[in-house]
Amino acid sequence: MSILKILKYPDPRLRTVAENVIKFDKSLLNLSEDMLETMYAENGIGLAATQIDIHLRLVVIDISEERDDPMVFVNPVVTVIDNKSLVPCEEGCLSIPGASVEVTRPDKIRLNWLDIDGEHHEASPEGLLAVCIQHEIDHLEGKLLVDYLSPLKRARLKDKATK
Ligand code: GNR
Ligand code: NI
Repeated sequence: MSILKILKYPDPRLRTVAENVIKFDKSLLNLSEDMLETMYAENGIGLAATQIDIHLRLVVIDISEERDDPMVFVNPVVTVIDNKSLVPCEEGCLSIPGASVEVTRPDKIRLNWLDIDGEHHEASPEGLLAVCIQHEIDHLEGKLLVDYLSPLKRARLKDKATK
């Protein structure tokens, strides 16, 4: 197991669009374990492969207080069930240290994904898990928290990040 280096905004590699995982082998398992170790080392609740410069649709999450509920999502897809149910949340990001951005996202979603063995799953996460999986899928699509800010606030944050 190893702790991987997390790309920091405004690194352009964070804008890469990830590709679907097609090989369910030992190296995928190793990668997901390294991502979990990295997420725990950085005290994050989630990590997308994009953040470690691997451009595959692979996400790890642990929203438990005890840090004992590791989850791995391969090729995750979110569909909005009720687009009138929107909830704001102050979000942080390991790729934008120190920033806190209020993002309003759908709270009633369906999530389809594959597990590490390539088996399909479906669930309807709500609350923090719904927020976190949408934040991670944004990463897979090259989208960042700063994209939710006004141009002025984004410019200030970029100045701070490149000072
Ligand atoms: O650790 C993290 N905390 C967090 C808080 C609110 C909403 C989303 C997140 S995800 C973030 C880790 C991270 O950057 N994942 O990409
Ligand atoms: Ni993030």
